[in-house]
Amino acid sequence: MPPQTPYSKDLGDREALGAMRQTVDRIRALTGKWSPAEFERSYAPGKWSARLILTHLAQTELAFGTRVRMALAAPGYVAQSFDQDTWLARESRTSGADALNALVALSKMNLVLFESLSPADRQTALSHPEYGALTVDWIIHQMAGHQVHHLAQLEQIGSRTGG
Ligand code: NI
Repeated sequence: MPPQTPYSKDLGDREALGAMRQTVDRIRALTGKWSPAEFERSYAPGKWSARLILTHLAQTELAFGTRVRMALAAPGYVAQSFDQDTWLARESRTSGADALNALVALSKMNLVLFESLSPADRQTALSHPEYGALTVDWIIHQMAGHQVHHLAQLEQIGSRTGG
């Protein structure tokens, strides 16, 4: 039974690492040739643009990838909460193309790390102020489902104008 995260519904019964590879490949294929104006499109009024979604996804690879590395290196690691909107506001000028490149590179680096982990590594414990006792495997499943969640928004943006 895979760990239940806030994004389990998005991930479904897919294997987490395979899903991550496919999701990022799909995001790259979908958005790789978008113009700056196309990156400014949103999926609904008042919601993040494609550019901001990609910046958020790259930031998530950084933040959650760091959690995994810290958990593996520091026994008893306690993750800190952070406000995603505060993070995004600090990097609101990143272009869609730069955000996409960062996402692709960071997710690739994370995937290679995650693929190297043994089952025991995946069960490494950490804790989080809101979620309580977690494992590295939980974070990996959270990241995979979170990517799928935001891919759906990018698909919505792309489908409006034929993508
Ligand atoms: Ni998100």
